[in-house]
Amino acid sequence: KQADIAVIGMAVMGRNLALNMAEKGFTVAIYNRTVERVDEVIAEAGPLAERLIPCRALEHLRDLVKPARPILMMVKAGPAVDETIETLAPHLDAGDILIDAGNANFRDTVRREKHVRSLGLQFLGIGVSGGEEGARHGPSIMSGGAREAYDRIAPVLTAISARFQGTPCSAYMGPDGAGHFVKTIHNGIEYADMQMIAEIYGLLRYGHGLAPAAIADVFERWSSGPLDSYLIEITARALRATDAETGGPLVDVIVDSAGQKGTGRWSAIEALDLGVPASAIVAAVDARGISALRALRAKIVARFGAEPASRGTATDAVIADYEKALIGGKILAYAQGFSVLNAASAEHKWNLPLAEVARIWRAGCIIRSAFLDRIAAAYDRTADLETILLDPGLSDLMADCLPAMRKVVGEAALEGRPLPALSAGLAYLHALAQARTTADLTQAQRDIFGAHGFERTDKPGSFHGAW
Ligand code: NBP
Repeated sequence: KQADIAVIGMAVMGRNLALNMAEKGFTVAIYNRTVERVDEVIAEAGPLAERLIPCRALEHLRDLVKPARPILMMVKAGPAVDETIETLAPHLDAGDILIDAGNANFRDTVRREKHVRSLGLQFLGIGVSGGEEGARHGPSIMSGGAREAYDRIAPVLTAISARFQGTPCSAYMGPDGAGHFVKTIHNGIEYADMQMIAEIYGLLRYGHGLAPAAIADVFERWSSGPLDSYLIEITARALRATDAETGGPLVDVIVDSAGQKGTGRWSAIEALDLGVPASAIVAAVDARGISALRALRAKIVARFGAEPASRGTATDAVIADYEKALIGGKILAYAQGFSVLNAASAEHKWNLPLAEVARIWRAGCIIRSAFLDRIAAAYDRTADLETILLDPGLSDLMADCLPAMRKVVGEAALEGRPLPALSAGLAYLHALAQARTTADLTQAQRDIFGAHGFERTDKPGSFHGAW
């Protein structure tokens, strides 16, 4: 018996993907550098074990998998992927397909794709979102690489992916690094979405003095409106949880310093490199950075940390404003994320299917939400939409939320409360909405100190001022 596919890397993600494949009827050869893990997985697989074939040395995979062999690597991102490729490649045949399903930087994927192709093999870089639960029961899958290699394994990916109202959340994004790039921007948007939710939590908690459980009620109510999403759902769950030791809210015993693995930062870097504003995403990355500066924060608090006055009761009207501010912020974060995708698509000639991107994010991934349906519809209406802010449906929703967003951000600034992502999003919209910017002055300054010249509004050419 030969396997339909191999999975290398039996840590959390790889083992759950392999079990997911087995459950969908595929036979899977499994390998892990520390081979005991392979036997562990088989011992714990129950009835699915009969579709798992243990592989205890990489050079055996060739005999264990049906050609052309799809071999999916789910090992730690970085050098582990290169090492696995180098060890495995000499034992494979032309046309076999190496798949990196980890969180690779798309630039590594571009490099690896070229290298693996030069060895006569095929390479796919696929972004898999949804964590452990997604890997086991249905992730969102963003694939990049040669189309014919993708077509060969598409049935497996489609079968194991999440479903949104029956539609699989797995699709071909484009050549080489396209899949991993889309996954990176997914994570960038995830950072902004999470940060904005946390900012509104901060207002309710520290502005109005609401208890976490009461705030959980608010988020739960929002779950049945336009904000309905996995992140809002887990926010309510997080705020409802109590600590077994103290009996108090669990959030209160968690150290307020956020971790990050780099994909949010990559999104910000790529946006800056492309010259596309992604200020809400950048602000979210910075907010995590500032949270980690605990010792410095303690010193700044001593000098500038006056306790802002209470905001009083969180009335229904106030809570309605917060909901709208969050919806507005969400639209702006997505507008920025999709603008980065749009620019990268042109830059790398990927021809990213943006409606499809929105569709495969509707289930299986961390930012999954019904809201993405609106973005898919926007790109379906206008494939070359410059920004979702120009879509009639989304711009109406944004306009409806704007007064509340201005009020919430403005009041918070006056009180000295930080809303970095929400205010960055709002400033982005305000900046885009200027008929005439103040860059005329910037150009004048540049001409004075650097003789960079400027264009005139009334005639063509390059000019200098008589400074
Ligand atoms: P880890 O990222 O913790 O990686 C552990 C796996 O990599 C083990 O199987 C380990 O083998 C193997 N490995 C290492 Br470390 N160095 C190796 C090497 N030089 N050669 C071969 N194998 C090596 O596992 P994970 O959390 O399952 O994540 C896998 C990938 O999926 C990562 O790229 C991650 O960023 C991505 N991802 C993770 C999540 C998540 O929620 N965890 C979500 C989405 C994507 P060993 O057992 O011998 O040490």
